Amino acid sequence: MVLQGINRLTTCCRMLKMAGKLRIGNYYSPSMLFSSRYRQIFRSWSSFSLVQPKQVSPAQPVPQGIPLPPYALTGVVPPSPITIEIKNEDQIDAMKRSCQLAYRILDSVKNYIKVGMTTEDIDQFVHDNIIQHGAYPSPLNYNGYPKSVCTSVNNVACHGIPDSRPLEDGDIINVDISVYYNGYHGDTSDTFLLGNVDETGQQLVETAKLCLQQAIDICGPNVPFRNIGKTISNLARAAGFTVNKMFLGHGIGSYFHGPPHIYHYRNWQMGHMRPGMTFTIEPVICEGTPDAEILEDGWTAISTDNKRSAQCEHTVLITSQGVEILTRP
Ligand SMILES: [Co+2]
Repeated sequence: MVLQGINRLTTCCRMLKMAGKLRIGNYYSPSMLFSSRYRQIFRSWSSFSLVQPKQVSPAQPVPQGIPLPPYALTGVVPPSPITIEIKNEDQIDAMKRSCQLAYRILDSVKNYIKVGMTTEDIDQFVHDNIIQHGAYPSPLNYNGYPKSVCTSVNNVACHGIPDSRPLEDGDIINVDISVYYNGYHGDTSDTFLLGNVDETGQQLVETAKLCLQQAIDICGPNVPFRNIGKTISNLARAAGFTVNKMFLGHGIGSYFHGPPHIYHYRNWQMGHMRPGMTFTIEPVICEGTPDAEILEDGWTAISTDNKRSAQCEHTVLITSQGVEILTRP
């Protein structure tokens, strides 16, 4: 997932914090939102639990012999290609293998995830599974990210860091799996429902899945990239939801994130899809405002109105015939 304008945004947040004014528009700063009084009131009128970051334990070790991506030891991500890569058959084969592994890990999470376990339990499970396959969890130390998976619950829009919070009945949780395998990254995510999720939550998750599926359905050679955003925003709006503008899909290959940017909202992006391109589509569909802000950990994005969002993601390949989803069976 590519974060649009992260430097400008974090700088802006920092400046506001320094000025003691991290209160944007009509919204409240994260510290106010997480006060116990606020959460008490919130709980009384909402059918889901407001998530605030909890304790994060140290990252899992990676055993010797696992091939590492270039940033694994330093946290420094090397530049990605400048132009959109057209992959040859060998590269496509390698992409298929890494994406199939990402799919299998996500599928096993689906059966593993339960009310009462912590998101850190999910991190441990995902990490161990990926390592067992001789692969590396792509998020680990990517620009310093502290864990092997992203787990975004309820009002966390994206990039939630696994921590000590136990999952609750009625939570919705996005689990975003990325693996580095045979020199290539594969990236996929899904939002799971835990126990009794209210009707709006169920509709939100269904809409996110539908948005992803229909966006993929319109892909193919010579299709303008901007059609993806148009398709998703039309569907989301018809269902009464909005589309987050902060997080974009991305090209993917031997690099985790590269061109093209995939906008999930209406846009005037130039360019067309060509056979041999691989990229992700990963819309974040929101119950309320599409706005999110990044917490002090530098990663966790929460909705500014405390409402939920749901996200689903596939890595796709454009072929001469149409489009192939690489992260499914
Ligand atoms: Co992604």
